[in-house]
Amino acid sequence: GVYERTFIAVKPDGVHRRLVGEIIRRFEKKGFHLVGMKLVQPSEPLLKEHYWGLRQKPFFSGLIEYMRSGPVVAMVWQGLDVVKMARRMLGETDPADSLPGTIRGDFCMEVGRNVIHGSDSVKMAQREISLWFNPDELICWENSSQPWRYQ
Ligand code: YYY
Ligand code: MG
Repeated sequence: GVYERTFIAVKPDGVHRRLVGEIIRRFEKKGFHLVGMKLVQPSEPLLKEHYWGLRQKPFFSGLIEYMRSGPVVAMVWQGLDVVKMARRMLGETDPADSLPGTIRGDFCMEVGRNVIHGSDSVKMAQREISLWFNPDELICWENSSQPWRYQ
Protein backbone atom coordinates (compact mmCIF):
# COMPACT_ATOMS: atom_id res chain seq x y z
CA GLY A 1 0.00 0.00 0.00
CA VAL A 2 0.82 3.70 0.09
CA TYR A 3 2.48 3.29 3.49
CA GLU A 4 4.89 0.56 2.37
CA ARG A 5 8.56 1.33 3.03
CA THR A 6 11.86 0.18 1.56
CA PHE A 7 15.51 0.44 2.50
CA ILE A 8 17.80 2.02 -0.12
CA ALA A 9 21.55 2.53 0.26
CA VAL A 10 23.94 4.35 -2.03
CA LYS A 11 27.02 2.12 -1.81
CA PRO A 12 30.58 3.47 -1.30
CA ASP A 13 31.27 3.64 -5.06
CA GLY A 14 28.09 5.68 -5.54
CA VAL A 15 29.13 8.11 -2.80
CA HIS A 16 32.69 8.43 -4.14
CA ARG A 17 31.39 8.92 -7.68
CA ARG A 18 29.03 11.75 -6.53
CA LEU A 19 25.88 9.87 -7.54
CA VAL A 20 23.99 10.56 -4.30
CA GLY A 21 22.12 13.62 -5.58
CA GLU A 22 21.13 11.94 -8.86
CA ILE A 23 19.81 8.88 -7.04
CA ILE A 24 17.80 10.89 -4.51
CA ARG A 25 16.46 12.99 -7.38
CA ARG A 26 15.04 9.91 -9.12
CA PHE A 27 13.18 8.75 -6.01
CA GLU A 28 11.90 12.26 -5.29
CA LYS A 29 10.72 12.84 -8.85
CA LYS A 30 8.95 9.49 -8.97
CA GLY A 31 6.96 10.73 -5.99
CA PHE A 32 8.22 8.62 -3.11
CA HIS A 33 8.32 10.09 0.38
CA LEU A 34 11.62 10.25 2.28
CA VAL A 35 11.30 9.16 5.91
CA GLY A 36 14.93 8.50 6.88
CA MET A 37 18.41 9.35 5.60
CA LYS A 38 21.97 9.33 6.97
CA LEU A 39 25.61 9.01 5.94
CA VAL A 40 27.07 5.94 7.67
CA GLN A 41 30.42 4.20 7.79
CA PRO A 42 28.98 0.69 8.21
CA SER A 43 30.72 -1.76 10.55
CA GLU A 44 31.68 -5.26 9.50
CA PRO A 45 29.12 -6.86 11.87
CA LEU A 46 26.34 -4.65 10.46
CA LEU A 47 27.25 -5.59 6.89
CA LYS A 48 27.53 -9.29 7.69
CA GLU A 49 24.07 -9.14 9.26
CA HIS A 50 22.72 -7.17 6.29
CA TYR A 51 24.04 -9.74 3.78
CA TRP A 52 23.51 -12.79 6.07
CA GLY A 53 21.61 -14.65 3.34
CA LEU A 54 24.68 -14.51 1.06
CA ARG A 55 27.25 -15.68 3.64
CA GLN A 56 27.96 -18.93 1.72
CA LYS A 57 28.55 -17.20 -1.62
CA PRO A 58 32.09 -17.05 -3.03
CA PHE A 59 31.82 -13.28 -3.43
CA PHE A 60 30.75 -12.68 0.20
CA SER A 61 34.08 -11.50 1.67
CA GLY A 62 34.74 -9.25 -1.34
CA LEU A 63 31.23 -7.85 -1.00
CA ILE A 64 31.77 -7.01 2.69
CA GLU A 65 35.14 -5.41 1.89
CA TYR A 66 33.58 -3.31 -0.92
CA MET A 67 30.72 -2.20 1.32
CA ARG A 68 33.21 -1.17 4.05
CA SER A 69 35.40 0.79 1.66
CA GLY A 70 33.72 4.13 2.42
CA PRO A 71 30.59 5.78 3.68
CA VAL A 72 27.14 4.69 2.53
CA VAL A 73 24.01 6.86 2.28
CA ALA A 74 21.25 4.89 3.99
CA MET A 75 17.66 5.88 3.23
CA VAL A 76 14.08 4.83 3.87
CA TRP A 77 11.53 5.68 1.18
CA GLN A 78 7.77 5.27 1.47
CA GLY A 79 5.00 4.97 -1.12
CA LEU A 80 2.80 2.77 -3.25
CA ASP A 81 4.53 -0.57 -3.98
CA VAL A 82 7.85 1.14 -3.25
CA VAL A 83 9.74 -2.12 -2.65
CA LYS A 84 8.98 -3.48 -6.11
CA MET A 85 9.13 -0.10 -7.85
CA ALA A 86 12.52 0.72 -6.33
CA ARG A 87 13.90 -2.60 -7.57
CA ARG A 88 12.68 -1.67 -11.04
CA MET A 89 14.35 1.73 -10.75
CA LEU A 90 17.62 0.04 -9.69
CA GLY A 91 17.71 -2.48 -12.55
CA GLU A 92 19.16 -5.98 -12.34
CA THR A 93 21.84 -7.08 -9.86
CA ASP A 94 24.39 -7.18 -12.70
CA PRO A 95 24.63 -3.77 -14.40
CA ALA A 96 25.37 -5.60 -17.66
CA ASP A 97 21.80 -6.97 -17.56
CA SER A 98 20.26 -3.63 -16.51
CA LEU A 99 18.37 -1.57 -19.05
CA PRO A 100 19.29 2.02 -19.83
CA GLY A 101 17.01 4.22 -17.74
CA THR A 102 17.66 2.22 -14.60
CA ILE A 103 20.20 3.39 -12.03
CA ARG A 104 22.50 0.41 -12.53
CA GLY A 105 21.91 0.49 -16.28
CA ASP A 106 22.90 4.15 -16.46
CA PHE A 107 25.71 4.52 -13.95
CA CYS A 108 27.82 1.37 -13.58
CA MET A 109 29.26 -1.68 -15.32
CA GLU A 110 30.22 -4.47 -12.91
CA VAL A 111 28.19 -6.48 -10.38
CA GLY A 112 30.80 -5.87 -7.69
CA ARG A 113 30.46 -2.08 -8.12
CA ASN A 114 26.74 -1.69 -8.68
CA VAL A 115 26.34 1.59 -6.74
CA ILE A 116 23.05 0.97 -4.95
CA HIS A 117 21.15 -1.44 -2.70
CA GLY A 118 17.38 -1.90 -2.52
CA SER A 119 15.38 -4.34 -0.39
CA ASP A 120 14.02 -7.29 -2.39
CA SER A 121 10.73 -7.84 -0.46
CA VAL A 122 8.49 -6.10 2.06
CA LYS A 123 9.69 -8.50 4.75
CA MET A 124 13.38 -7.88 3.97
CA ALA A 125 12.69 -4.14 3.88
CA GLN A 126 11.32 -4.26 7.43
CA ARG A 127 14.35 -6.28 8.56
CA GLU A 128 16.85 -3.95 6.85
CA ILE A 129 15.16 -0.74 8.09
CA SER A 130 15.32 -1.97 11.69
CA LEU A 131 18.94 -3.05 11.21
CA TRP A 132 20.14 0.30 9.83
CA PHE A 133 17.85 2.79 11.62
CA ASN A 134 16.71 3.47 15.16
CA PRO A 135 12.95 4.12 15.34
CA ASP A 136 13.58 7.78 16.31
CA GLU A 137 15.56 8.30 13.09
CA LEU A 138 12.44 7.69 10.99
CA ILE A 139 10.45 10.89 10.62
CA CYS A 140 6.72 10.92 9.96
CA TRP A 141 6.06 14.24 8.23
CA GLU A 142 3.01 15.45 6.38
CA ASN A 143 2.96 14.37 2.76
CA SER A 144 1.07 17.38 1.44
CA SER A 145 1.48 16.29 -2.19
CA GLN A 146 -0.28 12.97 -1.52
CA PRO A 147 -3.62 14.06 -3.13
CA TRP A 148 -1.65 15.02 -6.27
CA ARG A 149 -0.02 11.60 -6.44
CA TYR A 150 -2.73 9.18 -5.29
CA GLN A 151 -6.40 8.95 -6.29
O1 YYY B 1 19.66 -7.48 -4.32
P1 YYY B 1 20.82 -7.22 -5.26
O2 YYY B 1 21.79 -6.20 -4.74
O3 YYY B 1 20.36 -6.89 -6.65
O4 YYY B 1 21.63 -8.61 -5.43
P2 YYY B 1 21.89 -9.79 -4.37
O5 YYY B 1 21.74 -11.08 -5.09
O6 YYY B 1 21.10 -9.59 -3.13
O7 YYY B 1 23.45 -9.60 -4.06
C1 YYY B 1 23.86 -8.57 -3.20
C2 YYY B 1 25.09 -7.92 -3.78
O8 YYY B 1 26.14 -8.88 -3.87
C3 YYY B 1 24.94 -7.38 -5.18
O9 YYY B 1 24.33 -6.11 -5.21
C4 YYY B 1 26.37 -7.33 -5.64
C5 YYY B 1 27.00 -8.53 -4.96
N1 YYY B 1 27.12 -9.66 -5.88
C6 YYY B 1 28.36 -9.94 -6.43
O10 YYY B 1 29.34 -9.24 -6.13
N2 YYY B 1 28.49 -10.98 -7.31
C7 YYY B 1 27.44 -11.72 -7.65
N3 YYY B 1 27.58 -12.73 -8.52
C8 YYY B 1 26.17 -11.46 -7.09
C9 YYY B 1 26.04 -10.41 -6.21
MG1 MG C 1 19.55 -8.40 -2.48
